[in-house]
Amino acid sequence: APKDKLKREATEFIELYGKENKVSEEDTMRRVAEVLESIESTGTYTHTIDEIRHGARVSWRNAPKCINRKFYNTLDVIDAREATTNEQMFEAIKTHLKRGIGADHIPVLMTVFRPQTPGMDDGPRIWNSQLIRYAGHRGNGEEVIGDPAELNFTDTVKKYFSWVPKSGSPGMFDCLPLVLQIDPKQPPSIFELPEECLLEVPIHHPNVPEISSLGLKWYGIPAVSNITLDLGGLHYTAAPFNGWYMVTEIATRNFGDESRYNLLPKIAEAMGIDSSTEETLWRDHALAAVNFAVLYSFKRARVSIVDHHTAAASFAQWHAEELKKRGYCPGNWKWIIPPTASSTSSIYLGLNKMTEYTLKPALVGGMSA
Ligand code: NRG
Repeated sequence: APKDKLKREATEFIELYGKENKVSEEDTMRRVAEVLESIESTGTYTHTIDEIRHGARVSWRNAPKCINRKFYNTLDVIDAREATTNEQMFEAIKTHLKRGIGADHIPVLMTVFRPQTPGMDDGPRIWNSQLIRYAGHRGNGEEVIGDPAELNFTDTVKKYFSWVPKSGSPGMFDCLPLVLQIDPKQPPSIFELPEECLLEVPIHHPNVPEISSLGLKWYGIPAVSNITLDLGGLHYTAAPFNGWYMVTEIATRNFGDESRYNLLPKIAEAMGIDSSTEETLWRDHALAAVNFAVLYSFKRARVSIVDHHTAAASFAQWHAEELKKRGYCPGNWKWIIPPTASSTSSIYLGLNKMTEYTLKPALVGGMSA
């Protein structure tokens, strides 16, 4: 029965919280009793903010696909559970993004909206995959202007909300509007992010001016908004969170993938490399150059970013510490291994037996890349 499942998962989480925060056994027992009583009489229960913060941190610690988990204990939570309108959701999201901008280092933040009530309603939803993302417009034939990964979402906002990009015509980097829905029984609303919430970095290469001339840019804060925080049996269906980028996410995958911006041929051309034959290794040269350009540009703009070599080395170290401290560390090798210069890191061979399994609290769903 769903109620029993909720009671079981709630108890497990409260006990975990107690153990990891050195709560006395007596206090933990009292809290478990209180939670069970609430579930019995109301069908749900309410987390304290400390419980949510700890749960969110552990869900990150448990996220098998993330290479940057060593910072899991720095995650901070913004409590937005009182939001009851789409407008209030938008306000909370703006506050979240603004806190990410202008600090010395991008803070790791999660904004938590009201959870789904088990068996009663489906919970609030952010329709966007990330809070900031660029539109994909259909051009002539197969051609896409912008990010092909956002074609369907862009179609949706155009069709249902008559959305048009700010400039009036389709561009490569049109920031998508937010589609927010606090109550699944009420319609969603569309919101345009104001400039002060949008931090963007123009991409320059310090010694290949032709790459700088391509007019590339990317946003600074990767804020994933289509993942549910599964915590103590409650499902926080709207819980957008951000850390900072690893350079390959932008340069190798978003810019380089054929199914994304597919920019390697253009970059090779800008570098004067012959791309008519694979034997010039133009793809490799272009990848190295565009990764360097993105890293250089973010550094110059003082926007946090990590290179894949540093990230892989610190993951290797953290992973070893986790095995010692915790005894286990779930991981998905295919996701953890950087897509560029993969075999240059010790984790390439060293962690090839790492396996993925789900530990709760968990971050579930979302992300395809
Ligand atoms: N690859 C995606 C973003 C996925 C999440 N990455 C992070 N998350 N770095 C992209 O936009 O390229 N984060 O919370 O820092």
